[in-house]
Amino acid sequence: MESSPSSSPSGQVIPAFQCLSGGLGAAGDLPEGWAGDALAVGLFSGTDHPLQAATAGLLGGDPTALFERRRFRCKPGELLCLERPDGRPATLILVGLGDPAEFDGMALRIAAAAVARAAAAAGARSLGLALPVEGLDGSAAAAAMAEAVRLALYSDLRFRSEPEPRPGLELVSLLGLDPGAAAGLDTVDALCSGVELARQLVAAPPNVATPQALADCAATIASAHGLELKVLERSDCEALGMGAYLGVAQGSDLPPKFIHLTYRPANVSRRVALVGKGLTFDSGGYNLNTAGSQIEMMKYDMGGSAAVLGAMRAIGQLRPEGVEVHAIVASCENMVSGGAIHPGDILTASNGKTIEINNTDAEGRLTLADALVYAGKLEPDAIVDLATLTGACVIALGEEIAGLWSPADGLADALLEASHRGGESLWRMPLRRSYKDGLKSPLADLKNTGPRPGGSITAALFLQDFVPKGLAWAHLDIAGTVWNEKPRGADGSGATGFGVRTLVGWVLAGAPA
Ligand code: TOD
Ligand code: ZN
Ligand code: ZN
Repeated sequence: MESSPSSSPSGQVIPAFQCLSGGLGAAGDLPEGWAGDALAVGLFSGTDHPLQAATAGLLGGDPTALFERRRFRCKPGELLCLERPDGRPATLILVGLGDPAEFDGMALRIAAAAVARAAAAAGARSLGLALPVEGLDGSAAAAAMAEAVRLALYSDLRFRSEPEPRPGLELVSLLGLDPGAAAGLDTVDALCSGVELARQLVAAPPNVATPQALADCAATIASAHGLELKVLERSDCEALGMGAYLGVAQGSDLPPKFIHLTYRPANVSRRVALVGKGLTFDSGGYNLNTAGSQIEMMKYDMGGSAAVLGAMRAIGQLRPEGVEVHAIVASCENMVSGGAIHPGDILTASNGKTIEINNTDAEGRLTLADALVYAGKLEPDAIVDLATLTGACVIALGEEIAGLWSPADGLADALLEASHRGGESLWRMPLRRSYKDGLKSPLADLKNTGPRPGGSITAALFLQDFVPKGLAWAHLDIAGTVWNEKPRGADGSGATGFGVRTLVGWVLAGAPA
């Protein structure tokens, strides 16, 4: 099935994708029915893959000398672009795939993304992509390539006074796939639209992406896809006793917005809640973010809510059967003012627990505490929360892997599986009970921060106190993965939209827990 090219909100062309079962012939003859501006071929290092022979055919002879001259070693993501003004196709892009033994879905995404950027830079409107997909599920491979291409071409011109819409790729043909693989393309537009929405929300500056703007975004999704929306105002949250969340919000001039967006299909067999940290700016409060802590980046502290809203946009479009999905965001800012919480304040959360604030910069868990209590009251089969929660998680896992904490093995495995399929990386971390001692307060039921060692574990243990006992719950610390300073892997630079593909993949799989 071929979709047609369209235009994103920022005016950029969104390519259409099609699968063509014919691949490159051994002589380098082009697949039947394909004529495009650019052709990309993936090459392993040091093997006799059929694409190697096809490349020789395309180039009219053994390419060894050319590769030597251009120092092309077929390393993963390495590119060799050949412009052939009189040739057909006019642009030939060779992309390295590295060692075939290490080749997987993620490597496929990285190669497809690199090729897409090169083809767009060469001015191509149509691209044929010949990458080896043996050993991978055909439709999963088609989805992986299409998602990688679309997300690699994403650009964000919203904040330029004179956005120059660039011509881009209009049609991308995935070559050499089984006819059945085209089914993998069915979810690509919805998923990528969700990821792009999350990227836009995270990248938007804190004077634009306010709590009200997140609520407005939820309203737009609700009306576009027929979802239910409830936005609780400060007074509603007071009535529910959300003292932890409101304590964080009280230092800001912007009113808090507690967002509850629901996807309710006809026949429901499972109910899940997705909870996202939605700090539209985290100054740290009186434990102010100081030199070196990149306070100007703290707009990304709503990355969890962006993932949840992006996932709801995709779920609203895909309308999976049987799973009712609740998205919950306790959105606010963490600011400094005469009304802000003091270090040392004691707050009472909506489940009655009292919390001594020994660090006003550990505010995310305070907002999540009341959001988790609210989610628990919906009696879901599972709760998954996503939060840019701790620097400690970034220190532990770096910027490509998010931390996953869950006492429920089935849920943890299902999320790991969904993340793997979606090209996102999670690593399961321990909920060490004894570390809970680090949260003991001399006065209150608990304090909001433990010691520096194991800081992301005590954060997860803190959250667990606000989840009903026995309910399957998982916490994802995405502090490292929401933002890329430089392009990395299959992601471009800036906001990544991390979490959307894992959440949607998990829901589409029936939200197993
Ligand atoms: C912490 C519990 C939370 C805070 C986090 C936040 C840190 C930051 C960046 C490494 C620290 O040592 O100040 C760390 C370590 C890199 N701070 C945090 O983890 C106060 O950034 O504000 N969450 O809301
Ligand atoms: Zn903070
Ligand atoms: Zn924060």
